[in-house]
Amino acid sequence: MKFGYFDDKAKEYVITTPHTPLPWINYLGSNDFFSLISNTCGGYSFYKDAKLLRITRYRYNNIPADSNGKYYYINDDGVIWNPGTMPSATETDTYECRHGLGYSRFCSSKNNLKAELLVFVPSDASCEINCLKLKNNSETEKNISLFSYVEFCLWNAVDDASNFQRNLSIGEVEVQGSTIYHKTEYRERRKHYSFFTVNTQVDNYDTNRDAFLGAGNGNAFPEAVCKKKCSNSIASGWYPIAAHQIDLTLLPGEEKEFVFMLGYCENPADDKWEAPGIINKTSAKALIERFNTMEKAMQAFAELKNYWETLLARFAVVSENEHIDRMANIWNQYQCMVTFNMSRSASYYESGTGRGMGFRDSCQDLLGFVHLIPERARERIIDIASTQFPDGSAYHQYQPLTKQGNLDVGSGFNDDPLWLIAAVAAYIKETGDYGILDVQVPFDCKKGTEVPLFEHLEKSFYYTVTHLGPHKLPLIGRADWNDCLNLNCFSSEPGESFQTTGPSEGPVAESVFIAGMFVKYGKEFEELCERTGHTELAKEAGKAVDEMYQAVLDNGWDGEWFLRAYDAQSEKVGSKECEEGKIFIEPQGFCVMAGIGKEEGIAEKALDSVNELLETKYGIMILQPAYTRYHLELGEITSYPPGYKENAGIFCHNNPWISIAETVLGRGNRAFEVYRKICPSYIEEISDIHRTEPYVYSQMIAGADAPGFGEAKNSWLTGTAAWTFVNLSQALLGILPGYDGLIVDPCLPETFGDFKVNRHFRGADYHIEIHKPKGVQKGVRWIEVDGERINGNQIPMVNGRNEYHVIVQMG
Ligand code: BGC
Ligand code: IFM
Repeated sequence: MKFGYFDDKAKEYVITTPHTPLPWINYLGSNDFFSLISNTCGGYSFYKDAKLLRITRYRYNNIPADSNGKYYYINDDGVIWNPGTMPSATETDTYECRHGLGYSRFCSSKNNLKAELLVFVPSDASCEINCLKLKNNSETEKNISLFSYVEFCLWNAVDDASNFQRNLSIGEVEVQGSTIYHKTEYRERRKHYSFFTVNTQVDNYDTNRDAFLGAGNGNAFPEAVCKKKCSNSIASGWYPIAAHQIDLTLLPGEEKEFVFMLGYCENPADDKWEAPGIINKTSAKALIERFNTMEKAMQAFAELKNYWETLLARFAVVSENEHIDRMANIWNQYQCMVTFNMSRSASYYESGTGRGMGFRDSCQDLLGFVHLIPERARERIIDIASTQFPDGSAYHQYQPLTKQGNLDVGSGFNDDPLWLIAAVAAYIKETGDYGILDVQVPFDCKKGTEVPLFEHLEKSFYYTVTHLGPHKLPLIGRADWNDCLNLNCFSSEPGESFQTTGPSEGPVAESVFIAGMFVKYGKEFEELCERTGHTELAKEAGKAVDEMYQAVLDNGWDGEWFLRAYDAQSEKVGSKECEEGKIFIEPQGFCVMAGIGKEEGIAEKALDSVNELLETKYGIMILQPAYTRYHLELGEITSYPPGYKENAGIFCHNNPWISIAETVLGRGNRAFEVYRKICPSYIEEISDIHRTEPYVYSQMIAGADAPGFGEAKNSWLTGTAAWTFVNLSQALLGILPGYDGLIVDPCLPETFGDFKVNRHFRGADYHIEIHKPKGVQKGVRWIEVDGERINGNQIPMVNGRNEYHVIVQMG
């Protein structure tokens, strides 16, 4: 069952009912100012950092679940309703929500009054614009009162939700004309403030929440809205809000439009104190001036659309498969931008106060983003590497505003360092910018510790080399990619063991997954060494990689599949000898992606085992059989009920690893099958079962052991986006950046026919036409570039040429 449809032409998902199984959200903003908005107008805004600079308030665990946002109320002759239906939940006569790229549109009507709301964050300004149009489609005049409503957050979202003894006395506002300034903290730092304004004179306003809602009332039917009268309240402490009241008359057929704006401003550091408590409005006024008419707002909207058109055009496929085209050209790339910006910080499942930017997460997110805005990827790499320690280990997370490593979480996840190599290699392949390796980057953000980025990679590489266990496999530390596999936490108290604050490296627990990673990214490091003239280092690295390869064959192979790990007692994890958790997905994906076992003929076996033992109709589960009881020696993974999350859920993130691994073996039919099963567009039809947004990936789909088999959770912020884009664009459609040019090497099902790809790469546009006879899965017979046959399948770059016409014959 569906709750909407894809409008590919408009690049929108159209939601046709407010009663979606869960809130279906969108992200607005692509640089510093961000908003989350649901299909019923719930959500919130922040500047750069959802924890430290939260502009509007949101309540997770709320009842109803999604009932705080930026709302507009209409009182039309006593009937009170909202364009997105919430928070009054008044049923409208018509309803439509269109989530587009960086904007959402709502169109609804009630009693012949039509409301159209367009919400977006301009591509280059720190504000959110809300264009609201009201049209009287009835035969009689309407006298309406329109109210806006936002609830301010007192900036630090953690304090805001906890430190009430202070909060209830610090809120301050200031009103000038139609602009309501939120200036809490201004007294203290005079640094930042926000405001909510509208481009018309208002009849009344409120800034004190209780005055607007009525004491003891929720926000569904505010007292001021019911009485059609705000009281011009000025908040002093308690709960500052901004609400405007606009009374208007609409003749039959008449339409009126308003531009509301929520803005964020920072004062210059040398700002002079005008008068105690009075805001310096210079920057706000400039911002308001930029967008205070419908024409200006629509111009900014056109620019936003153009911004996205240009970005997405960097990779565009035309095939006979609408799911592929839609996902590759629109939604998958869009989700890559969102995960790049948000890491795992702010969604409807991540509170914005917890994780900040993940070291491993952001490195992986970058793999799906680097082709879009390489300059931002470069900056991100430097930020991430700056949180590394001199021994190569790294803070697991850092805060986006301060860019400082998060001390509460600390370090000790032994896969982290290697992801940096993955990110840097991808960046250089995309851009050819070896110069990044010379950038001076500090350790632990400390001045005076700077070394060239290249040395950070060296530290990453040797961190693994110097942390091997008894089987010559990498020590796992607190965990590897699988945060919940806590093999060294046996010494914690029961119930505490899932807190990942255990020893940074346990006695001996080892990870076959990190071994696979080391072979894959160790080879990348070796190649980078060679290409940058570090010949000796390259040799040494090559040797370490070979040894690891051998260690995996010797100690990491279980007979039918790769082992997952050895625990702290050197007992096998993910082996046929285990009672539960016999096989895990991660090492099968990564070892085969690294090419381990291909020559030895065991790689196929590993992937066949995945197919046989982990596959379900909704995707591939992370492990089987699920753990039915808690194991102190395995940690958090066994704290989840069977079928959920890391305990045998369909963890989407590593499904593309299997698909890519299948392409390494040339099995396009199977690679595509794995791709298809969790592809949002393919499973839109079962939105009632899947429940999360049908246009993006979720972190997890409940596995076969769970009562809710097939139900997804934790949408949007998942490495699935980046890995799937890598899979789709590079492994399946086979257009991959190499150090010396674009490489063409598709691997697709036999039934898949010809297709075309436009790819922007290093300043040039590549128009690639691929002829793929049915029956073929992989293999390029010849390539013609601008009429000339080339050797091999890497397109040589010609200085000064900015357009390439490429014909590829598979077979
Ligand atoms: C997992 C969660 C877990 C957490 C522990 C996450 O990456 O997905 O299930 O609670 O790590 O830190
Ligand atoms: O690898 C992690 C990631 O860092 C956060 N989400 C869950 C994954 C698996 O545990």
